Amino acid sequence: ALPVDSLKSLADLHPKPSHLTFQYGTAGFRTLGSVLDSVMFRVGVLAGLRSKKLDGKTIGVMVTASHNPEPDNGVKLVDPRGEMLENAWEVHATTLANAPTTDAFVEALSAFVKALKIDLSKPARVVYARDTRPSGPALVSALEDGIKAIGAEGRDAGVTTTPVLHYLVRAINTKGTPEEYGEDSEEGYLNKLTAAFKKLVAGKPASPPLIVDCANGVGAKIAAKLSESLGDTLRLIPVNTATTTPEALNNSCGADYVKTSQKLPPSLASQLKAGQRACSLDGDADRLIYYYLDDRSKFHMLDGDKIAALVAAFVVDLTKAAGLESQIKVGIVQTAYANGGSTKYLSERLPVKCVPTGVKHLHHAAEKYDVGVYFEANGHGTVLFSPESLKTLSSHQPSTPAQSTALNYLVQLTNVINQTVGDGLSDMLLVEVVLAHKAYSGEEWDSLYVDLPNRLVKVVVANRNIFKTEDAERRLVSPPGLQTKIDELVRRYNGGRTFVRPSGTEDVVRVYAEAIVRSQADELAFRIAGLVY
Ligand code: NG1
Ligand code: ZN
Repeated sequence: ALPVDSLKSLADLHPKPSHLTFQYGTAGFRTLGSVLDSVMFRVGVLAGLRSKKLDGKTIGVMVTASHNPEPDNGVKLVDPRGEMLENAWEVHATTLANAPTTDAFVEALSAFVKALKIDLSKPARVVYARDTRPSGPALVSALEDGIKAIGAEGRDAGVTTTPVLHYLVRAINTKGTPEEYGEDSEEGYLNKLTAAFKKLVAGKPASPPLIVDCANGVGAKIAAKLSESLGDTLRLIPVNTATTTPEALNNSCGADYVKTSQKLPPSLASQLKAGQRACSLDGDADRLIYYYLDDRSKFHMLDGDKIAALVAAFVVDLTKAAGLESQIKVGIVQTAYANGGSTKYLSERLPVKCVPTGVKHLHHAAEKYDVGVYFEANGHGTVLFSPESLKTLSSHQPSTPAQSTALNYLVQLTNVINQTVGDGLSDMLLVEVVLAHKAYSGEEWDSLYVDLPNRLVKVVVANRNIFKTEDAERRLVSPPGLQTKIDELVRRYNGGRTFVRPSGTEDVVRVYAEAIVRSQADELAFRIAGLVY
């Protein structure tokens, strides 16, 4: 039976604010850190139950609000393979978070345990981590109360990145099995990535030192360690590493700032030289955006779409060189935010699928390919090798030395890539590998295809829930008539493409527009925003 007494006495310490409704969305629960105490407690309980349901497998909990401002915080659950929480449980999480009182919460829990036939005698294990936000420690202690209340065993992974936490979950759950993912520690993660990277770039001329904008977030901590373990193989220069300076997090820096404002972080202006490239992580280091200054010091952005194009071509080249072209096929997954230039370029070469926003949609679609390359334009993404592809790689007999070399590269790629989730630092190493192999500068990489000018704007509306979409969010079905008006407007713009969707993480509606000419993309976005408002 449920440990009702311990549940009730601890739940009483974490009452739900009566005026708020919480929702487990595409990024878990996310709102102001100051109102999340009860949510954290209840997520701790739920994580324990999820572990029991999955026969004691370790469940992950990450406390972060990623690229959002410092006062925000959030929490998301990680399933045993290091993937996002299963869909059905998102609804359970929302229900439990909104039970108005302790009694209502415990009642909802019993009903839940019964409905899902959770065997409470099973062990439960939870590993958790947080980013550098000031609200983190108190929220983690509420989470720990929840873990304790359900009688689960908790492991504190401390202050680390979202991708490290996902890695840990997979590493813990595969320990001692044939699918062992790596040693279950931050060091294990760093060693795995570094060892693979060193093998992949052995014999290639060293890349120039790389500036890494850490968004003044937790990425700074892991980037510093990575820099140490890489040594001269790749010289990293971490900047925006002020994790304890109030309000510095994600402020005028980081991947989201660069992608949204399409600008160089002002803090890098004096450091980045003409011709040099650099990259930005977001606040929990699961996103990555590259950029460079050309010879005339003009800024050029290399976003998630450009990373996908670079990486996919490289994997295809290697499968050809290894003689595995017919057995291992590469496919791409994008969202509607992918630049039209990238979609055109990629779909002329490879299968491309468009899915709704949210990593879980991309991840699941990518699992359907032998090698699935998925990236959101904002720089969140990774590459997945199917179990069959991994088998092929380990059993394939190369017939020439060239095939053998390519095969080894493919195997090491599977190690340098964090296949559990998008990982800014792992993706950075991946990009550097490809650039080293191709001897590409930022400019050469950029010239794979030309980005269409685009603009993304937020519109605050009275009720974003009336906005409903179809066709992977590319068309509105509600409010009635609005899509027709949008279609009429976009037709007047050369190369115009636009779509409107409600955000899953903020109380806004997003409008995206692109066109052949910059001024037209801007104008289209603002005129569509006018229709939405
Ligand atoms: P919403 O708020 O639903 O647009 C944002 C990002 C997503 C994804 C999620 C989760 C944009 C336009 N949207 O979603 O791509 O990263 O946050 O963090 O960047
Ligand atoms: Zn993030």
